[in-house]
Amino acid sequence: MGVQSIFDAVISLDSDKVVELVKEEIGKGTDVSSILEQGLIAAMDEVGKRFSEGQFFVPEMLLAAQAMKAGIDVLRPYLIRSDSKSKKGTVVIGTVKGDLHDIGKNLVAMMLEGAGFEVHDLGVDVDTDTFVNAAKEKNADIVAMSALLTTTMPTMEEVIKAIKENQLKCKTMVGGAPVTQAFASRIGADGYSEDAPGAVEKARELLGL
Ligand code: B1M
Repeated sequence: MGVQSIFDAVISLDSDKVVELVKEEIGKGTDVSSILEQGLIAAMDEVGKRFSEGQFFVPEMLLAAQAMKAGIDVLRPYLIRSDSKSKKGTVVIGTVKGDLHDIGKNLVAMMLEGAGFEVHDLGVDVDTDTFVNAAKEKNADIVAMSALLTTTMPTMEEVIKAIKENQLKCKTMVGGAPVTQAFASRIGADGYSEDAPGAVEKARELLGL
């Protein structure tokens, strides 16, 4: 019962059930972060595990992602409930080139928005020039990059290099399941976080807020 049933509904690839159960838990006053972390995110980890073990294939991963997104849509108003009226800073965010995973990036964007940042989401499969041009156009304080594939992580280093070559003043932040603090430090990123709430903390810290 409770958040465990949300976990089970994601694994069963049942979007309608996920929506129904998330609404039910909210109605019961269950903590939104436990619905998100123990219900939805934990289920996606299990989906990944089943994919690695050959029990799930790409279509199942896609359906699970749809179920997760449906659940997040219900949670969205609670996740972006702004705790600040004043603008905190401008963030340009995207999933790097070659990578189509966007659930974690969307969560980070949503939580930054909720914390008062102006967020420009460039979407997925974002190349280096697009990050650099958006950072210039939007006068970004932070360029935030997400990667879920080990093969797409090197693009983060390219973007950071291009930002330095263009002498942009913005800070850079990286994250995503395969990204670590050690990797972030090695490629010269200013910030790293392993989850979305941590990304908000890191963004505040980078801008001295
Ligand atoms: Co993909 N996939 N996938 N997939 N997929 C993984 C990532 C994988 C680990 C699964 C596995 O093998 N166990 C594996 C990568 C292996 C590797 O690189 N070593 C994998 C693979 C192999 C692939 C394909 C290559 C499969 C294929 O086609 N044969 C393919 C690649 C497509 C491409 O991108 N070019 C592929 C495709 C897909 C789908 C499209 C079907 C779907 C994505 C749908 C979508 O996003 N719209 C999908 C899914 C759903 C997954 C898993 C199961 C779940 C990812 C997810 O959404 N997690 C995933 C397994 C896993 O990660 N355990 C897997 C929930 C989400 C909230 O977590 O994004 O990690 P996450 O975000 C976290 C933190 O990482 C952090 O905050 C969030 C939590 O608060 N975070 C940041 C994220 N970005 C941040 C940025 C920050 C800070 C924190 O600062 C800027």
